[in-house]
Amino acid sequence: MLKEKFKSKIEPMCETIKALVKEHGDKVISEVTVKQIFGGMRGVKCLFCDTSNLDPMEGIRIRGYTIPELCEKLPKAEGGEQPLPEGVFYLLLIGELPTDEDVKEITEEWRKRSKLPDYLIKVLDSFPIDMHPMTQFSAGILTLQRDSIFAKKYREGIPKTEYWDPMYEDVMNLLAKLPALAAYIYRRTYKNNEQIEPDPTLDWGANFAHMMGVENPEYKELMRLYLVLHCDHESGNVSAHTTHLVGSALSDAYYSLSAGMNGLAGPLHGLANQEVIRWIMNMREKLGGGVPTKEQLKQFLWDTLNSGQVIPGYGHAVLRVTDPRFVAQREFALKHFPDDEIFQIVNMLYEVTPEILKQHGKAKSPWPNVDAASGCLQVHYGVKEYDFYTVLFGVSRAMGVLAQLIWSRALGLPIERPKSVTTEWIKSQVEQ
Ligand code: CMX
Repeated sequence: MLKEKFKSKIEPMCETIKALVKEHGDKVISEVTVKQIFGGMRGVKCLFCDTSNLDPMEGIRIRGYTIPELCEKLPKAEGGEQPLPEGVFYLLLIGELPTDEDVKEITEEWRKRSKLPDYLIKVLDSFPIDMHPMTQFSAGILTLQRDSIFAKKYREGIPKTEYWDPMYEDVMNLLAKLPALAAYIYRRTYKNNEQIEPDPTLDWGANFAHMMGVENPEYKELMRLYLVLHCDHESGNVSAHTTHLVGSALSDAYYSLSAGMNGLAGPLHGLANQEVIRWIMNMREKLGGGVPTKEQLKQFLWDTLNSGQVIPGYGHAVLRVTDPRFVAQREFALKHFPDDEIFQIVNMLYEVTPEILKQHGKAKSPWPNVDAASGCLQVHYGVKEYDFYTVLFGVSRAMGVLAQLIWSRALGLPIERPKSVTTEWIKSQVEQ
């Protein structure tokens, strides 16, 4: 069983960390410069994360596996080619590749826990129909806090060594419900609130696609891939760090994830996926439809930059190469719909944007990130409601940040509280 397997991993990990702190607790492994303090703490090594690690020149590795390796090694649905998200959750949490049986167990476990409570539906139905789907999603997650087992057990006085157990239960309940919650928001916002019952024979990702109302088997495959690709990006990104920080106050998984999702909803983070496609469609409309020429694209890129805006989907705080998650999505499109007009624009942008960003001379990375291609894949399969795209990202990212959260409680990590300093103090240090 997943829970038993996880339990067996806790003690060795606690011992490793205890020994590191005991033997090397005062060893300096990273310093902080004035530039880093005022520059978003870029590159300061002050967090640890074992679920995934981001190399600037290679991209993300989930528990040591690159994106192509994940696509190859994770279990697939029957007749499918794409990795199952349940498998990546197992890998994130346990640190080992799952078997087909392990994945089936998670699919079944999440299926059993997936029903949305009536009180949640009432709350969702009370929201204005034009409320942004990310706001509905975050508020929906927060509403489910009513049922937090962790919060209840904490009130009852559970010892610290057992925190991970109710946290695990909350996380499993929450992950089980996220596709249903997201699909409910999608259908109420864009499809006249005509809801679709879950299909108990489908896996987590395929069922999500089904509840959204997209029955194309290719889209189900895309959904599986999408949910794997967006799941984790170590722990310094805004959604992961926020979830961790809030959780460190022993706020439960609902409070923590809802907070993390509010960070994901920022245009420099997850919301960039809706910004990309809106920017492309706007350009296409301004240029009279069809596929623009490269010269027209270049001009539009310069117009965007000269008006002081960023090129959405390009640049990264850590990565210095093309994001392998972009590559995986581009390959999916090349395989299934190379002639799609919007994809052709995305592809041409990939050819011309890096050179222009280099000439512009500001962005440290001129390469596409995960958000540069994801929207055009959705549009191809008829999901054209751009504001919903970040919710898709959120359902996936929840797996990584919540696996991290269970581990944080299992390791007994303390409340996070770095020290801030004043500008005057910094001046006094540099003037010495
Ligand atoms: N277009 C134009 N300018 C860009 C740029 C882009 N795509 N990316 C970075 N820059 C600019 C920055 O705005 C900054 O300008 P100022 O000095 O005037 O402030 C300068 O280049 C240096 O920034 P950086 O160190 O290269 O990038 P950061 O680490 O500060 O920020 C990121 C990283 C992703 C926020 C930034 O590249 C960006 O805004 N990209 C566009 C939005 C986007 O695609 N976000 C999604 C990221 C992936 C995700 O989290 O989902």
